[in-house]
Amino acid sequence: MPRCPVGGSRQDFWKAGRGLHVGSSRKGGGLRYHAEAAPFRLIEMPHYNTASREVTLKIVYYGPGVGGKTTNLEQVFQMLDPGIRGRLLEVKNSGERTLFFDMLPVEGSKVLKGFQVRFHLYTVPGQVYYNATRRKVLENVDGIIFVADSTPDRLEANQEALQNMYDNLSDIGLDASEIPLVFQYNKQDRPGALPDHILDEALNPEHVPAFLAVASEGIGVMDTLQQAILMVEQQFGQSR
Ligand SMILES: Nc1nc2c(ncn2[C@@H]2O[C@H](COP(=O)(O)OP(=O)(O)O)[C@@H](O)[C@H]2O)c(=O)[nH]1
Ligand SMILES: [Mg+2]
Repeated sequence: MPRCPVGGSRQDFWKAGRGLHVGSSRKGGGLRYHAEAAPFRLIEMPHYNTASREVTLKIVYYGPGVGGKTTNLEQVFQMLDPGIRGRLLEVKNSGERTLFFDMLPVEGSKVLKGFQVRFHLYTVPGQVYYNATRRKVLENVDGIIFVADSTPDRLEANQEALQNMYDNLSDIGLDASEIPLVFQYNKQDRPGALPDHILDEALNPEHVPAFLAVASEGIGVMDTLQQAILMVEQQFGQSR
């Protein structure tokens, strides 16, 4: 199972260019819309555009509130070459919580089955009362990154969010077993952070790939995404 030891330099996480162009780090926030002003509509890209030979694959960051999903997207945004990533759309409320979702478009480096691959990375809102939005974001999902919070008192919240994810997938008619899933055990810098074997036992009985991370430091962020991309691309390659 691919593992990402905590403690390597950030540079280590920028090296491997599997499926993505990984470029120089560039600071600078994305677009930030306040919910009141945002023209909220979840725009569904066509999955395939046979005329232009493009495919957009959707990867969703799921997990409990304040686990680090938005932080992952912000870090990806900062680490990627501006030439291959679009604007980061964040829809937040005044308390800095994700109100609807965040979205980042990223150009892939591959042509698969004659299609130029592009990714749309989404996060879901944490709070349960936004469940309809979570479900909407999960529609047409091609791969999921479950960002778990390794803080000991968040174990139950992780389990609830995971169950909620399976329930929502089932409610919208998707078979979870067919969707590539990667875990990220985030906040490994927290005092008493749970080790991977405990989190595997609680959340990941099938031992799908899991990565340790400190998303706020950029650690483990690209490894997690690269693994998800690899699995999503493999699935796409087999599906057509
Ligand atoms: N200590 C620590 N804090 C983190 C880490 N990742 C994210 N955070 C913080 O946790 C809070 C919630 O993160 P956010 O990305 O908004 O969570 P979301 O609700 O899952 O989108 C923010 O204050 C982040 O800075 C981490 O690895 N370690
Ligand atoms: Mg968020």
